[in-house]
Amino acid sequence: MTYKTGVDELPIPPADAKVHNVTCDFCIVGCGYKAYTWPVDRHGGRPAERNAFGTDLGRQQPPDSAAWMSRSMTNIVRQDGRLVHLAIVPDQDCVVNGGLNSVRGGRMAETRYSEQTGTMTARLTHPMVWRYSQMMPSSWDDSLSLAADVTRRVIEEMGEDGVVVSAFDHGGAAGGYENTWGTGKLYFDALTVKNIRIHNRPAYNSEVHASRDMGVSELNNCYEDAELADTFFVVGANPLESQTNYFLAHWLPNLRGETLDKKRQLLAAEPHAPAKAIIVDPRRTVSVNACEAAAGRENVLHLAINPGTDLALLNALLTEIVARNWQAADFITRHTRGFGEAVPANRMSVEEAAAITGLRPEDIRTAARWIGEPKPGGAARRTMLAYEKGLIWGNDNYRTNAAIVNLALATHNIGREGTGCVRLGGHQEGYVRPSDAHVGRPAAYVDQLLIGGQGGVHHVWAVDHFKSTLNAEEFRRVYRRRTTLVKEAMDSVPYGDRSRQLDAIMAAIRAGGLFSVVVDILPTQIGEAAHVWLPAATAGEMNLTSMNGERRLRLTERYMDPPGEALPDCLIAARLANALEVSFRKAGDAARAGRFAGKFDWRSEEDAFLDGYHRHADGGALVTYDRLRAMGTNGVQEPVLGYEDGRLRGTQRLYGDGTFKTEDGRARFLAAPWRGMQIAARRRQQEAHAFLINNGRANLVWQNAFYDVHLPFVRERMPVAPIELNPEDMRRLGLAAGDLVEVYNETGSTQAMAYPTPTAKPGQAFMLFIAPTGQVGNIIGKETNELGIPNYKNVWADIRRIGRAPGADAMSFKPIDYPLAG
Ligand SMILES: Nc1nc2c(c(=O)[nH]1)N[C@H]1C(S)=C(S)[C@@H](COP(=O)(O)OP(=O)(O)OC[C@H]3O[C@@H](n4cnc5c(=O)[nH]c(N)nc54)[C@H](O)[C@@H]3O)O[C@H]1N2
Ligand SMILES: Nc1nc2c(c(=O)[nH]1)N[C@H]1C(S)=C(S)[C@@H](COP(=O)(O)OP(=O)(O)OC[C@H]3O[C@@H](n4cnc5c(=O)[nH]c(N)nc54)[C@H](O)[C@@H]3O)O[C@H]1N2
Ligand code: SF4
Ligand SMILES: [Mo]
Repeated sequence: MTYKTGVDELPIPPADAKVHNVTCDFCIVGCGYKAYTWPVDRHGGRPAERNAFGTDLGRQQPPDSAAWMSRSMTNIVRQDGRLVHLAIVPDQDCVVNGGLNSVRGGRMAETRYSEQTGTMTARLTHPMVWRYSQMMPSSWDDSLSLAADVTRRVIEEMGEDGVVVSAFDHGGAAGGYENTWGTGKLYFDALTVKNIRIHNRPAYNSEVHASRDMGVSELNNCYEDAELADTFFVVGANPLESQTNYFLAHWLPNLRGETLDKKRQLLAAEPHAPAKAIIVDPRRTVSVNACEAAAGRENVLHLAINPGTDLALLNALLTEIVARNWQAADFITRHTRGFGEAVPANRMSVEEAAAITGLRPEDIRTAARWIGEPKPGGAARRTMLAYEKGLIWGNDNYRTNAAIVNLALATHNIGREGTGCVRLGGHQEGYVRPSDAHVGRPAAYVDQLLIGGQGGVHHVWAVDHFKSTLNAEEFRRVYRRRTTLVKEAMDSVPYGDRSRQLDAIMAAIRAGGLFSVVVDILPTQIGEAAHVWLPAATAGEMNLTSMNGERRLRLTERYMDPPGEALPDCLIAARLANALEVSFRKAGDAARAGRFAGKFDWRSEEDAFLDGYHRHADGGALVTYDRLRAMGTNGVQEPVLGYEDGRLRGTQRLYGDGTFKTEDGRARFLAAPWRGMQIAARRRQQEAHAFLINNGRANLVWQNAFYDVHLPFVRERMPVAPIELNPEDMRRLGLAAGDLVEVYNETGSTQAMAYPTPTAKPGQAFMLFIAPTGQVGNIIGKETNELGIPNYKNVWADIRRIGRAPGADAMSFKPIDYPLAG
């Protein structure tokens, strides 16, 4: 408890502490928390009647006690201008996490802005603009009118295609229904912006086009299904580290056999056993390891596939299941189309697939059995098919996504208890926007437009391309050059002379420059190139609604003030829109000005919610902040169907009646034959370099470490992005644990810290994905699939030693696996 802080006693929330509903800021799982606040000069006490937990704290608390918190769960913040204690504690009554926290969510409180404890004092507190050759604090009026005037001039000269936008489309912090509506209404209604991309990929497209084209929304089951499944079939996901409490609270109990009673009760007509798990991942992850520890090795099949060959495996599984006549014939006839064509089109024998994937034929056959073979007595097996970024950011996204949905449809593993064909997810979701139909398909490849010198102004909402995009080194180089042109032009005339400033900026843009506006909560790497920074408020500093991976909608209540003058993103979008209206009106363009007029008069985020979700979401008319607040951290699962007796009624799982999201209600099978590595450059790359540079998440770190980089807990553990390497490979390269290495190929180079990992396959490295001190994106070529989806995962490069990594000598390099018995 005293780690780094010297604090060995925690404040006790008094019995009358204010309690707020909180959904974790971070991942898709959306764990429920309670935020307690109370005046800074008061304390609760140990007797039950003197603390908010109603527990006698004079006694040793049992494990998993609700009346427990860590130092990281507390802070001192401002609320309505007054200093208060803040404790953000996992909620035992939330059905998502049942009181569990994770190493990310459990640190929410210490990631809040506090002048008193010094946490996150790097937060942006005021708008900043480029003047006098540096970023200077400014007012909202000044910074917004500059951003609006430049945007107007660009539209006048280049049309709306000169406006380039990067924006979140997700839920949780840096998103949510309020903020996706605010930005959406600005760019898709008041403006008609086509050159827009999403936070995690270079175009405005879907990660799962195929699933949606087949009529299957990607979040179609509920977390209880993981307690009821007979088999988990997991492709390219690492749920222990990436969807932590979903895995711990709902999967592990099933793998351990602890949900057998529940299965027998809910699904009485069939035999039950503890779940088995099949995990398809080139790497032996801690999820594989944890499944083995829970279910026993004999019930876990790790298919350590050759990278990028998932499609061959999935098609072989479909072929094998149909060959054994295990398909769900009745369901296929009544609720689908295209089975008869897709099966021959996708045919792939087990032996062919074994040669392509590097797997043993008998393991593929075992997988087919665990997925598709009816249970003793003939009842259909319940298989939950789950995938995430190893599939989505893998080889041939569209076809591979289609192939896993084909497999789920063929075995009727969608819409029944204990099944689902789902993304495990990244962020929470929170999408409600006007139509994006004008964007088209394939959508514009925004990063390449910017690199190619197009666009005049770039609005960036909560994305740090410098860390997270592909072809990142070139992107950074060009972006810096283009924005520097504008900075130099701005320095050449007095800031106060707006009309000369605008002329100078436009002249620079005509000469290849780019004006950049960044909306963020913290200084970012791309922000170093920007001309305007607008400070956003985040979850907890505003009321925010989002849904999780089982479509569970909750309201996170505002429990503290934003730093300085920071505002919710939706209100920043509204102010920018209003500034654009003023700018066009002043310039005499009443028609353009009219497109903004009267649309953005929101005074609070609740107004944005009522204008957006309430009016436009399926079932949204039933939902208000008050009704959601009453539903607490359990919320309601979307789509919302009714409101009765003071409670919202929702939808536990989709497609239970076999009606899918197509015009005729039937799901579609798709032809998705294997065609090797889709991006030809990667095939050549694989031959030219010694190492696969697989990459992705680590439990400890949230995203690009925008908070973690400011906290010793993670910064000292991972001063440089770790790269997991086989110890024998390290010996050959002359590397010791903690050495700094350069990772390089024909696209670019980056750096990482060698982390010996005995379970790593020779020739296969795994690097933390978007760390501030080493970005995998530098070595990822610009090629994408036919719809603009990157393959971030299947990348090859060489490795050489640079020296010792800073901070490495104070680190432990112990493997993170669970020890297994026997
Ligand atoms: N701790 C933590 N959790 C997070 C996040 C975080 O930053 N930190 N971020 C959130 C976000 S935004 C997202 S999108 C999710 C992502 O969640 P995940 O998809 O679970 O995370 P990744 O680690 O990117 O990738 C998963 C696995 O894909 C494997 N893989 C690589 N190549 C292939 C391949 O060719 N085939 C197959 N089958 N597998 C392959 C990798 O070895 C890796 O174990 O995590 C969310 N949760
Ligand atoms: N090599 C490789 N690259 C990848 C991936 C991969 O697996 N491998 N995965 C991709 C994926 S799935 C993802 S999600 C991306 C992530 O890439 P990014 O989206 O660039 O990374 P984040 O850390 O999510 O960026 C969040 C930014 O939003 C800011 N922010 C936080 N809260 C708020 C808020 O309330 N308002 C505003 N305005 N700003 C806020 C943070 O300070 C931070 O700068 O990376 C992608 N890139
Ligand atoms: S599992 Fe995800 S949602 Fe839950 S506490 Fe951890 S980061 Fe937050
Ligand atoms: Mo993501």
